[in-house]
Amino acid sequence: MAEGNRLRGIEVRQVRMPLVSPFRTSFGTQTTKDVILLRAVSDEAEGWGECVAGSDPLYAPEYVGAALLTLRDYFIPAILDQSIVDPALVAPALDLWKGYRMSKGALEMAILDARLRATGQSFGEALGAVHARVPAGVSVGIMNTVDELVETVGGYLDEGYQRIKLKIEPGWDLEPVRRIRDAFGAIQLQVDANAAYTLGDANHLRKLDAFDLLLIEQPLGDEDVLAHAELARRLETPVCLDESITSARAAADAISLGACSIVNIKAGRVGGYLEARRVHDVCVAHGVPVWCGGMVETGLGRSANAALAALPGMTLPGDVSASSRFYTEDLTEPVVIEDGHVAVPTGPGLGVVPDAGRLDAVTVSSEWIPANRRLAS
Ligand code: SMG
Ligand code: MG
Repeated sequence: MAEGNRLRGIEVRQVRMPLVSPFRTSFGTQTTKDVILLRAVSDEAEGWGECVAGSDPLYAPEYVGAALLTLRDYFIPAILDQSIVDPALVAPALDLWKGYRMSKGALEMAILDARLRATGQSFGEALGAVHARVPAGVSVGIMNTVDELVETVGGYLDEGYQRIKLKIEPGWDLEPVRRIRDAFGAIQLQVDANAAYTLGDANHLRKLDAFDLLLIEQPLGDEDVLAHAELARRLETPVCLDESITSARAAADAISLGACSIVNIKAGRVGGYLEARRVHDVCVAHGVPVWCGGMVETGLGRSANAALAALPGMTLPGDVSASSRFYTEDLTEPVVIEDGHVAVPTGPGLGVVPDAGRLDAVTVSSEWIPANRRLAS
């Protein structure tokens, strides 16, 4: 660490990005994406963090309004007061406050990016990526008709996506899956219920076994770990957990209990990219395949995810898609799909920066929080 390197301040910015088409899941329909961006400025560099909390507490309890307050009132002052420029010290400094992992993760991401830009190392190098590119996968929302779904999936396959994930819910499961299998044959196919079922649906969900799915993601409630273990015993389709896995420890517990045989890793959900790496390591130690999830990120988080998806244990294609999957215009140079893959950025830090004009065009609010004068002088 450079001698005397201090944090000068952190900018908190809320942006609202229009989506190319509505994204419907079992918990609601999204037409815009609200994002909190953090820009951490130290003496040596500046770094970007992206908070993946949703507009409402639907995917997780954490959401943009609460995350903004928590970042402003607790997390950012703590990081500035201690002038933390070492990413490994961010999580310990915030540990006394419960939850808000997405906010904590965004702050760690900004400090990590600043540090890596100063040292010239990329996210991929820092996390231990072993691939230069990763297979592209796409998550497909619930649609008004199955015909519309078939057409949409066909379009993604034409673009080169190697794996299709269908969002499901009661009333939108067997028929869409059957029609996609009939239309496209032996593609890599999986489903995600976002906690929309109960154990009482086990016999119904067992009918999905006929479709040779890679996995079923988070069929039951976030806290229903034992119920997932029971369901996993009744299904041939492998059970993968998303919402339930909030840390490396939670991953170890869920695996030991037999609640999942595959894990979706999202840095925001577990409190940052460093904990995401630990989740990966725990899963690899248990022989459990992992893949990189997505939270409709802008080019900033999308680039970091491409790096995370390139870790050695990421043996299944992730929700790693091109910017065009969600955005006509991204904040950064667009992430693109080429030959069915997304490239892992190689530049320092995230390897990308937001375009200033584009950023201003989608900004809802922004605030510069300076380090206190005593520390800055
Ligand atoms: O970024 O490709 C993406 C989205 C992938 O389906 C996706 N994410 O439960 O895995 C999930 C969902 C959570 C976000 S839904 C708004
Ligand atoms: Mg999911």
